[in-house]
Amino acid sequence: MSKRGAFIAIEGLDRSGKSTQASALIKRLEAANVPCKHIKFPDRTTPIGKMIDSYLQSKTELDDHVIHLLFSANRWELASSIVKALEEGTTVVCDRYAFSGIAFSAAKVLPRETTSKDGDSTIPIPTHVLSYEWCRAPEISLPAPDLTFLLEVSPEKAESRGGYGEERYENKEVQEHVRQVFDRIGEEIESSGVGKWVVLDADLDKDEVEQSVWDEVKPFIEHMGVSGPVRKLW
Ligand code: Z5A
Ligand code: MG
Repeated sequence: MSKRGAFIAIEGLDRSGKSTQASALIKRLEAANVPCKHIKFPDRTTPIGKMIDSYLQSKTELDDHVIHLLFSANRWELASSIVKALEEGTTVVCDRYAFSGIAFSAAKVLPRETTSKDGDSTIPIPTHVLSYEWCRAPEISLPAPDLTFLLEVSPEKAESRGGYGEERYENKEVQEHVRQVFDRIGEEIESSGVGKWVVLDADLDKDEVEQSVWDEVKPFIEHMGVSGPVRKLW
């Protein structure tokens, strides 16, 4: 069987530099003569993507279950074309993927937190709107990335970068919940053996992060086993 392309996902919190690093990685791959394709989720150009875009900009309101399924459907729209590209030997670099889908939806909490009394202090108990398992279900059987980068950025660095706070989810509280769900997903991916999960410090300079990404990708593309069939999530 001829060598297939590698499926590489770049994940992370808001303003961690995913789009910057996805573009930089594509340039490195092109320079190394590796056939490659750059995709991004949400893909705001499709009819479903336009509904997502309108929701993210708070122009429309949607039930939390509905928007979660739309994000997932947006990935299923492209799933067969991802597999086709990989089988044809093209490496696919994906800016956000199913893991963002699970993390952002499972992180949602009800606007008013329930509280419990502990002596004199009141402890907030966040009530999650959608369970982790429910959020994960529509992502099952999507093509699995061979390699996923989780770019970790501190709240201070994220805030100092352009455009923070303009869309839904772009606030510290949501991002902290999202960070926790990403950690859970990383543990699950690692223990399932379905792909490699690499956490990188995205507070560093762009060039340093780019080099860390390339240090992982280069040997992976040269030596690792991306010749087997494309795997499925979980
Ligand atoms: N979402 C969801 O709920 N469910 C799903 O299934 C999916 C997504 C797929 C929009 O996503 C929202 O959708 C998102 C998750 C949710 N909500 N939040 N949060 P999006 O991908 O369209 O979001 P975006 O607008 O592209 O923002 P982003 O992805 O969070 O940003 P980024 O790609 O990580 O960062 P960047 O655009 O590369 O960089 C931002 C700025 O920082 C820019 O000025 C860079 O030049 C600068 N930058 C980047 N790296 C560095 C370093 N290392 N140092 C200094 N400055 C840097
Ligand atoms: Mg981006």
